[in-house]
Amino acid sequence: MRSMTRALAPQLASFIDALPLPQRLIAEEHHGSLVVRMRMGEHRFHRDLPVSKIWGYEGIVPGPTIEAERGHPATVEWRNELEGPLPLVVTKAPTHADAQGVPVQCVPGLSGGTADRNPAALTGHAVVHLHGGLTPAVYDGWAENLLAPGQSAVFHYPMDQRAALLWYHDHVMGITRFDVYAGLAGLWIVRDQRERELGLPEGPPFEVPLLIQDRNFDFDEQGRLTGRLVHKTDPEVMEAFGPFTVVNGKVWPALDVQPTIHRLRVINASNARTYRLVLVRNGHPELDRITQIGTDHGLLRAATRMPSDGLVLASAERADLLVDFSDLAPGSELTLFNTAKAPFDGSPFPATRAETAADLAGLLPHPEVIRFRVVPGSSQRRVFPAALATDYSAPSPEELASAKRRAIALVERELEGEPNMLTMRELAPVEDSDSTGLLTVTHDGMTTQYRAVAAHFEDVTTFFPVLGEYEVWQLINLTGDTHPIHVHLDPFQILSRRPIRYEIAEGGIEDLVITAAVTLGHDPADQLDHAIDDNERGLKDTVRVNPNEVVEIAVRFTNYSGRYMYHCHILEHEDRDMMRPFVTMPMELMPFMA
Ligand SMILES: [Cu+2]
Repeated sequence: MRSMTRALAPQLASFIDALPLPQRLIAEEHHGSLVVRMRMGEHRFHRDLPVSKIWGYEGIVPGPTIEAERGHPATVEWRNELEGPLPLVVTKAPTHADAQGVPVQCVPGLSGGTADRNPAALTGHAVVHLHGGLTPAVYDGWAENLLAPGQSAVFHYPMDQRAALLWYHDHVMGITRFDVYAGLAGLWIVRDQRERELGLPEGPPFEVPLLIQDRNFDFDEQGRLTGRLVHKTDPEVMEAFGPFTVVNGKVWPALDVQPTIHRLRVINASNARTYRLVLVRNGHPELDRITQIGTDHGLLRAATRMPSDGLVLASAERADLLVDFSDLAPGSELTLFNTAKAPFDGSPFPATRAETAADLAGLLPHPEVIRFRVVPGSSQRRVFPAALATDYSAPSPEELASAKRRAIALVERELEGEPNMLTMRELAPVEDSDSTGLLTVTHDGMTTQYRAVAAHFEDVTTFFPVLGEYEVWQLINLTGDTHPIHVHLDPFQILSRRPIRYEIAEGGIEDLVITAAVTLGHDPADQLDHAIDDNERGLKDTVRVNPNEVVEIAVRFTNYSGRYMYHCHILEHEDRDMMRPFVTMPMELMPFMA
């Protein structure tokens, strides 16, 4: 549809505001003992926008960046001083596209929707999760253990973990999408000796965090943007995709850089949008200017180049990047573009066309993210060691041979008159061949039969991993979208990503039961390569599972026993039941489990 690919004039000028650097809160300067208040605040997302009401940690967006040292425990007293009502308007537009055929999620305003009364009645219950933290269960932020306004709790973070970019955000059962959208998110950086040995930039100006989110705003009768945050969905798309890209709290900002290497700590903190980032100068992609040295849980073993299409980050994924500006003259401009359409399904898009990636049908009206401007300075070219992390390796075949295997199907169930239900169907192998309601997986002529034993968050717990033991979790995607699956507690490693074909029986998706046949193998119509990118061969806590794909991960929980969660990190999916509990167990207690 040609009309759908035309560009929309942006309502805000790009690359006007300077990229803000989040306030730093260094744990050592407070003897490891911090107080963070959740408060209503006012925030200006762009020079030409009125201030927006937000809920933020310390009343700011993003919250302060907490910096902690490996081996030095930190405590945070989380004080809920939020005041209601929820500072955003939640609406479902009556149609997917407006009268001109433009999808409503590509434009500001309510698009004919009315404010949903239930979110409007929220007064500020909260719970904090440190994403990527190796945290005892009682401090992990269980989604139902809420702090009401006026209540507080002291959480202990052992920081017995390698250097990495983590983030803390709200995790309230069923409304995480609203609380995070309102502003409740901040970065948490763990530092350690290994990174210092490598001489990596630490702190400003050469280490720059980029927390990327998409947002939408309301407008008044004159069509002027009011700054009021809008969370808008529509009858066809259950996720909210905002047309404005916000980095560290500013829409389409710009950053002055000196002609040297900068370390960018990038995180996708959007509710649902996936980014595929391409750095462009003078109309051409310059991906070779970037090397990736780290992922979700810190350093890779060796630096990697960007994937040829660009750096894909789904919600909650992180990348530690070195970008070399040393050869550039003052005045040079480089722009980061996003080429990922929404909802993301893994479809490729050539980096050479990044500047023209705008795609209304793909809910990507404005692909711009941030601009870098080179300013005068002494040019410095630094070389960093090729060998980065030395403290982890892939699990050995022996370790995996005896590993407990678990299978999980990602399933979307369409419902009449309400948003679709997304669930993680935990599967148990079954022997009897003549029963119905089975999901079968066929590989090289061998068929395994499973029955779904849990689907919803409140269904019975079926995963009891033993501390110290490897397990292999198989994530089978039976939906049309990419789901970033996040496991709390320890990081995991990706073992394989393989194409599948599948058939779901007529009426085969019931509340719990699923009747489907999955076959390992590539469908000729499937244009995805289902490869593991080099930058995914590190310690991950969130993995993309694309359509027509099965991903296997090796998980091993270590120090903490208790009740944790794993879930899709698309917040609208997590809130709509794509979340399940698991309980980590010390081996010696297993004989006593009833
Ligand atoms: Cu999902």
